[in-house]
Amino acid sequence: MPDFDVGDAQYVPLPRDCLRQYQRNFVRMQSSANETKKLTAVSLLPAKLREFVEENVRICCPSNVQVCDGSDAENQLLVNKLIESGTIVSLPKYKNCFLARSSVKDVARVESRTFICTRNRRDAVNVPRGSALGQMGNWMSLEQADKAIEERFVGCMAGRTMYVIPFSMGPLNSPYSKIGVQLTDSAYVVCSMRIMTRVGTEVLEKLNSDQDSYFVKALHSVGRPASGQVEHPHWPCDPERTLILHKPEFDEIVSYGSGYGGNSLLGKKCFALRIGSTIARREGWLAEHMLILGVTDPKGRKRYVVAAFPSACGKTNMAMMRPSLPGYKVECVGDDIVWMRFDQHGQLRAINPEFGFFGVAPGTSGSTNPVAMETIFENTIFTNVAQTSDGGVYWEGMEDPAPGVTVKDWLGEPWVPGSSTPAAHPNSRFCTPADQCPIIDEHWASPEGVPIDAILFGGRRPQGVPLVYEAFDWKHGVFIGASMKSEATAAAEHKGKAIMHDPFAMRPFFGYNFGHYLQHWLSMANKANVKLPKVYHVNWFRKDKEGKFMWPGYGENSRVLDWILRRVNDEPNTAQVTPIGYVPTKESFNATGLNVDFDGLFSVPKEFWTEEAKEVANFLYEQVDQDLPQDIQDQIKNLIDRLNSYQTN
Ligand code: TSX
Ligand code: MN
Repeated sequence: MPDFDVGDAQYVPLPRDCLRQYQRNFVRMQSSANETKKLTAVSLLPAKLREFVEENVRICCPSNVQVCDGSDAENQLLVNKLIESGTIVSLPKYKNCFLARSSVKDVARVESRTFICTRNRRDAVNVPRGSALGQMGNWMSLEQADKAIEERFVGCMAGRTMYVIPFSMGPLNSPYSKIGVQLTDSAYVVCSMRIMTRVGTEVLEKLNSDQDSYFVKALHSVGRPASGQVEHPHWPCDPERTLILHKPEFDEIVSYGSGYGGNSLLGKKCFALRIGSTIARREGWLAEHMLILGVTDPKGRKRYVVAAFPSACGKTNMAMMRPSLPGYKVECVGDDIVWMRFDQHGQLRAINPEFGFFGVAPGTSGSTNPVAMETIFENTIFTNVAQTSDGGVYWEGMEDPAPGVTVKDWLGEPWVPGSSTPAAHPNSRFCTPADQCPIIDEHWASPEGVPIDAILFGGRRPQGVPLVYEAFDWKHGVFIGASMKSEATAAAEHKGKAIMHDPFAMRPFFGYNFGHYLQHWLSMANKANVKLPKVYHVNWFRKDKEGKFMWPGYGENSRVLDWILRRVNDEPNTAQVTPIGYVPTKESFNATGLNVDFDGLFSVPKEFWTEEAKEVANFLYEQVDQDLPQDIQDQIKNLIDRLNSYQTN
């Protein structure tokens, strides 16, 4: 019995003349490309890349192959094609902005159809105790994966162009960067990948000059329903058979059936996090779901921190924060993914492997994130937001449209304020170049990365969890990351407002067994002469007895950064010990001008934490079982011991 049902095993017959027709086209395409001696001629590609393209052309049977050079001219042609096919519309209110409306069945990542494929299940996912269901990823055997791929990809690109996208995750001149090549039959994906990653001939040149011309192989098709019926011709997809597969052993990604960002922009979650985390483990570094920001204090001392938050915590808002504290400056390096490692001096250094922001639109406004609002109205592809009659966009939380301006919702239907349905899809997005951010850090694309002095974990915790606390040491910090939980909104595939485990904010993004991942994090402390960063947990979302937020958040979070910098700078008398870690002393936390309940914000209720410790212990022992590192088991025991001897007044 297979472990997972991979969908209807309906075989799509190979279009009869597909292969022969392709072979004719291919010869023609190659000879014309040869004539112009373009680097983008398939025949002139580095051998391994050419092999990858040709093998998949034979399988997918596109009617054309186009190697992307990343140029403006190429992008313009693709934009024209997308407008003609009705996939995107122009937004004349802004410069070079477009709106795509997806199929209603293709609006989000699909975790239940996302798999890590390995020989042994235990390499790919945590193996829970007894009959408990694994909560951190799905496994599929390599045999099952190959069968599922064959069932879906044979002939799937017939009548379409296969685009070959050479891209770099990270600056091209950085030793931390990695190259990928994505094959796709979606021009929307090409245009989006060009915003989110570094695409173009420079990547091919680097592949050409490299000894091993190593690259991650990413194959993507929006698919073609077995019925042959395409519901939305402007947004073809195959939601019934959507599948996102990762083969860490081969550094391969295969994605079928969805054009939506998280499933189709394969450099992001699939490469930079899932495959990335497995490469990072092999090579001794970390690929994490974190923002990176630089913070300068009034004395001009600059530090960089990274922060991992589950969804709906405002990670992008934090990455672009405008500090309220006088004299402070925050600059943005990245809002979603970090690749980091200790350099030869033992300093942790980080790069943002991305080139753009793929942010949730609803909730983004002049009050929640003015910096994002200054970033996204040029050279941006919006997906599933509402459209205004003056050629602009609209979403929930955005300032109301001007009088006389009407709105069409994300489905293209007329919409008025106060409607029972939202104007924009809750998961609607902007896809925008990072270098347009007015507070982008001067070192955001430095090949050597930026030095990291603190790691923040966080969550949406209405009860019990202080605004900020600091780990006692590295092992305790790893335990705090493993214990992360957050109040889920009704977003994604989960309903209600349950508080869900989301260790390291990586629950949907682990590329291998979470127990081994914990061991990998712990192993950072065994490296010779490394300066381990301090680790923190933050919670902007604690509520009082009336259910009101106790902390104003947003720019006021600079006060939390201020305290963290004091700690990083080893300022004396800045912390007091609690069973869960260090919390600020009243003198060391700058709450000047704020009317907040300091004691309430920082209290560590014994009963709550005794219950929390038990619940977290159950989760970790049940989910990770045999692979739970001894150090983490010790951390659980130590926490419970500290709570037992905790005297409250
Ligand atoms: O992004 C948020 N941040 C981080 C900002 C740098 N949000 C939005 C979360 C949804 C994506 C927040 N929401 C934050 C926050 O710090 N805090 C809150 C909760 C909150 C909401 C409104 C108020 C206060 C707190 N309003 C008033 O106090 C008036
Ligand atoms: Mn993310």
